[in-house]
Parts: sequence; C-alpha cells; structure tokens
Amino acid sequence: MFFTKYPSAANFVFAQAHGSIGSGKSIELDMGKRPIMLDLASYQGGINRIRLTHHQTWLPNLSLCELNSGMPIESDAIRWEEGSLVIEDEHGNIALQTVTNRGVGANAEASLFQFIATEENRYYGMGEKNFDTLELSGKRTVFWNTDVWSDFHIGQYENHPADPSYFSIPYLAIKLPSGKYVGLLLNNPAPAFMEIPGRDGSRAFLKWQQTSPHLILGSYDGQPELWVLTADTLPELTSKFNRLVGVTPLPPLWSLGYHQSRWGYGGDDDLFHLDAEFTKHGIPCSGLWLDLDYMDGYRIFRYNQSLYPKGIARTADALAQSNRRIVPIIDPGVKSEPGYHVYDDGMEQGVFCKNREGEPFIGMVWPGETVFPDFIQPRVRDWWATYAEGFRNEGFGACWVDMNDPSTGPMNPSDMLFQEGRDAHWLHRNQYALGMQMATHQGFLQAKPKERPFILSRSGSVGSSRYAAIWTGDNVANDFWLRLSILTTMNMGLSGHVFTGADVGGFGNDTNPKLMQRWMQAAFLMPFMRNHSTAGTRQQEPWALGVRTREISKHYIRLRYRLLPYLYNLFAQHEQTGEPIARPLMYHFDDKNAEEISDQVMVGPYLMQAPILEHEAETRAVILPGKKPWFDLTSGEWLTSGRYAVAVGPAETPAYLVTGAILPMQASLPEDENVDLSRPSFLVAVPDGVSLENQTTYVSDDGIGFAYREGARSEMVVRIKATAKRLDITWEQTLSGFGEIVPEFVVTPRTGAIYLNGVRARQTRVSEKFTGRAISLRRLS
Ligand code: NBV
Repeated sequence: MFFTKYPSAANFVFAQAHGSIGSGKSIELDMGKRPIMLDLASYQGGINRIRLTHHQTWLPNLSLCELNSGMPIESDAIRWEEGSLVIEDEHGNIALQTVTNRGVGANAEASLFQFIATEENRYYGMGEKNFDTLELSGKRTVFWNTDVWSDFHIGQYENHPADPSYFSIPYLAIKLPSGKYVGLLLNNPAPAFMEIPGRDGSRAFLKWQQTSPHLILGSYDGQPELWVLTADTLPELTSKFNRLVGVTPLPPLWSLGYHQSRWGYGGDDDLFHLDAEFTKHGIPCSGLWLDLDYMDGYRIFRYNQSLYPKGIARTADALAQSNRRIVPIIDPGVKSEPGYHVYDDGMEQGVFCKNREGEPFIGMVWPGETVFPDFIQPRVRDWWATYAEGFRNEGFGACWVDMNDPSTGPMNPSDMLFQEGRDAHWLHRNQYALGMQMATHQGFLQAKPKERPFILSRSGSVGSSRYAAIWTGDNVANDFWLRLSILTTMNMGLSGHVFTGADVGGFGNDTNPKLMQRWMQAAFLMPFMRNHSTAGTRQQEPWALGVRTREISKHYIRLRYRLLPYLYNLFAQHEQTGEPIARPLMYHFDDKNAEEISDQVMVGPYLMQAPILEHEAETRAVILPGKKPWFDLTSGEWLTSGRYAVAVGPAETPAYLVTGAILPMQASLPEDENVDLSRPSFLVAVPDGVSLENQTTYVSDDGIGFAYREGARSEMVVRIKATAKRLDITWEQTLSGFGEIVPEFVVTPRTGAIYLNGVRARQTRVSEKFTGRAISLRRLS
C-alpha cells in the first residue's frame, strides 16, 4: 500500500440502475462480474446505514466496536432509486445523493461511494489528520495508523503535515449550502481513503492531479459500510456522531490535571526529584510519567527493580501523599526471549500474531526482536488484561499505551496476520490499538472495579473514545506543531474523540523558553495537558527553562486547576450529550468569518482562546464572532464582536468569555492539586445594557469512582436573568447524592442591582488575574 497513491474511480465497476428500495430493504446490484447485495437501514435521529455484502469478497464487518445506533426504524430517509443512493434529512429534504450509475463501486475487494458535491460544500472532521487547515476541501488522504517518525523522513513532518498519522477515524462532516450538515463514517477497520473536491493550496496542482469534482469515500478491503447522519447544525451532528461511536466515560478528575513526562524518567530518583520540585515551586502536577527507562531491558510488565529498591508500591504510596500518580508506558511488542515470563506464557497460550508461515510474526522494536499479541481475539485481550491487572495492582495509577499503530520497526507489517493467521494485516491494523486499549481497560477494571481507569494511547480508531485518551503523537518543538496542537484537538473533538492533547513544549528537538511559555498558554485549557519530550533534548520541566518560564508555566497550570470544575463539567456533559470539549468557532457561530478559523478555540460554550502561536510574537489577529460583546479576560474590558489586532505581553494570552457565561471555577488560584467540586465559584459575565437569560447545570461527585452512576452525584442549576436595570442570579440544588453544593458568585462589573435568589447582593470589589493583568470583578454576598 502506498500512502501517496489513491484508488481511482476509473478502475472501479459501478452498480447500475436496477429498481428502487427504501430503508429496511435489500436489493441485488449487478456490479461487474458479481452480484452484490445492498441493504439500507435507518435509525432514530437522522442516522442511516448503507451496507454491501458479497460473501466471497468480504468477511462480515470486522469492527471490534458496535455502534450505538439502537434498533432500525421505518423510514424513507434513505433510498436506492434507479442507480443512485438518495439520503433525506429529517425534514424530508435531499441532503446527499450519489452520482447516478456511478455511485456505488467495487474493484476486487476495494469499494467506494461517489457523491455529487457542490462547490459551496465545506468539509470538516477526519480526526487526527494534522492537515494545517480546519476546512478540508481539496484533500486526498488515506486512513492507515502510522508510526510517523518511523515511516517518514524528518523533513516530511518537522514543519509539514505528515499524512497519514497515528489515529484513523474515516469520518467527514459536510456543511451543505443550505447551512445544514451531513456526517459520513466508513465503519470498517480496513484502511480507508477519501478524496474531497476542491483545491488544496498546499500542492502545486497539475491539471491531472486535481481532485475529482465528486466526493469519494472508500475502503481498500473489508465489508463496505457507510453511515450517513443528517443534522441541522454542527453541534447537533457532532453530538449525534460522538454518541454513535461512543462517548468518553467521565474520566477521573486527576487525569484532567497537569502531567509531567519525559523520555528519560526511570526510577525513584527521578520521581522523587520531580515531586520535590513541583512541591517546592508550588506547581500542581497530578501525573508523573515513566517512559521506557523504568523497564527491565524493555520487557513490558516488568520494571527494573534496582531503580525501585523498596518496590513500586512504596514509591506510589509516597507520591500519593502529594496527590501524584505514576503512569508507566507499555508497548505491545513483547521481547522474543525464552525465559521471559510474558513471552513464555504468551507462546504457550498462542496469543501472538502469526506470519504467513504460521510462526509468530517478528517485529523489531525497543527490545530487539519482538512478538505482538493479537488484540483482535477476545481470548488474547483476556490474557493481556491479566497482566494489566497485575500492573495496576502493583501501584501504577494509570497506563500509557504507545507504539500500538502497531509499529513494527523496519519489518514489513503485511507479514503480521491476525486471527490465527487467517486475516490479512490491513483488515485489522487500524483497530489494533483499540484492541490494546480494550484489554488494558479490562485489566484495570479487574484490578480496581470501583475506579475509573485512565489510559492514554497513541493510535486508535472508531470506538477508542470509550477506552482511552489520545495524545497526538510525536510532534516537534516549533510553531508549526504549536499551531497544530489546537487544530488537531478540535478536529478530534468533531470526529468522535474529545479527550486529546498534544505534547506540551514539543516532543522532538530542543524547546526554548518563549516557545514553552506560549505552549503552556495554548495548552492550559486543552482536554488533556501533558509536557513530554524526547531523550537527548533540552530539559523542559516548568522550572528548567529559567525563572520567567517557570513563573508563567506556574500561573497557567494553576489556572487550569482553578478551572478544573469547568473542564470536569464539560466532560460530565460530554458523557450525557456527546458534545466535544474543544470546539472550533464555527461550532457555536454560524458566521462566514468563523468557517475557516483554525487558530482560535472555544473551550466549552463559555470560554474562547486565541493563543499566540508564533512564539516570538506579541500580537495576533483575533476574530470575535457573533453579534454579542465578549469579555476580555486579559484586560477586563467588554469588546464588541469583530476583528482585532491584539497585543499581549509574554505572560499574557488572549482569552474571552461569551456574553452570558456562567463559568464554574475554584474560588482562588490553587497552589496544589486539591479541587473541591462542592464549592464552585461561578464567574458570571453580563455586560451593561444587555437583556438575556441563560442557565447552566453543574455537577459534583467524588471524581474517581463510578458511584455517581448510582446516585452519588449532586447537581445544581444556576440561572441568570439580566435586564437593563438588574441582574438576577438564582440557583437550586436539583440532586444531592454527593452532598451540598455551596456556590459563590463573582460577576463582571456592571451598573444596577444584583439579586441572589431574590435577595439584593452586596458587591465587593476583587482583583483577579486570569490571562493578563489583574482585572476588577465583584464578589457577591
Ligand atoms: O517510548 C519512547 C517514545 C515516547 O516517548 C513517545 O511519546 C512515543 O510517541 N516512543 C514514541 C517511542 C519512540 C519514539 C521515537
């Protein structure tokens, strides 16, 4: 398979006109030499499925993840009409249609769908594609989980989008000229490809290199299964899609804190040194991450005991005193070494992938020759889960699963077969990481059934959202990757995976103080925040780059902890609704100006960041979309919507609240990791002279277990109503399973009286520092 060549419709045969059917029906299509069955199904809420079957060509859908579609319903929303697939939205308008007589194609085991596209269509999503634009017209791409640093030359990824990347989710969100949306998902773990009409300015296009005027989506193999979702708005589409592939269960609160990692941290000495430094500098940090060096000669599930003279459990207990957990890396590759218990046991149980000769497939990764568990088989996942369970019980707080693309080093992965050697590599490659996540997750639950597991993974696919957070893989310490860190996180959130973040400071190459300062500012509200760097580069802990960087990092890390009640609540909402955490401006603002903005981000509905992404810069252009004013957290002023050239100092980063924001935070800037979710301080932002009503639901629970699902959760609804003369803030506790929630309110300055649950409030002037200079707010009592 080539990453830079794409199947062409010219080499496919297409189903011709042949009667008509609607949802719930099947029809035999005459395609070249084969009769292929087409069946259509519709589900509640504008969700439809198209499936092709031909037993001699495709095994039935191989995905490890069943979509949450519910039961099919009676509907005419999807039809095969005389050679064309027609999809209607929930209002009965045609949303999408395939090219007549050239819409459904096959080329041996490859398949494709070809849709009519208008020039006004706009395209989004595709998950972790690392393209440098939000809008995806003109892109041609394959979905193949890749170890980027191993498979590309550094010149290809250092300052450019290398494609494909680690994580594959063949999903596209289309904005139609009507302003409505369609989502398309190829639900098939085999590699996929897409060709989006339009011009890609990054390529010097020769005429014959131009993309097709039609929208093309297909798979190289595997049973063709295309899901089509219709929605009126992007939030509606995204919630629907994220729920279909599976929401991320509420993560443990500590996992949303700040994490410190580096390739090089190995044993007690490193961990206790880090612990002492974080404590000394008053910088909160919840996770200390161990890379390969903690292992005993790169043997997974075995740590180097000489680095932990008293055992890992003792180290974990000591660090728990400062609220820090240890997170070790685990690779899928098992050292091929008789005498090593994981290898011997795995060989005995026959859990490893086979090569074409029926022997265990050998790859070349850290320990030298390695064998790979076949995570596609349930019994192998059970086998792995036992080891993961043991590891969790030893005292490790979470787990970081790396290299699960899977990376086989220079060895040809096509020789790595699944299911006892029956299934070709590419049929499952993209879901290999998913299988590893499932198995590790299972092991963690076996060890601590009452605790929410936390797993971070490099690769993944449809369904990974249910088991693991994703970091965006190996990036580089430069402005290109700083910029992408925001964009990729937003794209992932639109594409079914919301718990993501990039290596802060940059993984490869030396970072520098200014870059780190800007990166901390850009990352402090990302769903996942971890500082990580590769061996041999400049140290980049918050204190390692000079006093100024330390102080700036400290402030933004503390600010993250101050805002954890908000971030945690966004995750709690996501679990209910599927809404992402990091969202592009266009998610909330249906505004032409917002369509292409890739360097500003809405964090939840209330906060918007426009971080400086050129680390030497102190100015940038900012768009404040919509019609209502924005509260500038950097200056404390209200700004009307529009375009601005913003100047900020090195310690400042542009950040804004929407009109009507009700932002839950901790009452003051914390110096440690403790967060009391029962005492939120709500920052209410309402400009003078605006009449509005808004409300927000806030939840608190123990932040660690599943008891919230059995009622151990408290909930409060906060409402605001503003008129020109007065502001009313009311609240009521609607659930009390986790005790009383005691709120406090702080408001942006305004004239006129403020009432708290009907009683006139006293306003005390307070000075608060968020993302700029100290600004003046009013605390209510
Ligand atoms: O385990 C070493 C690294 C790790 O630090 C990084 O985060 C992973 O993405 N790992 C890849 C293996 C090799 C990287 C060149």
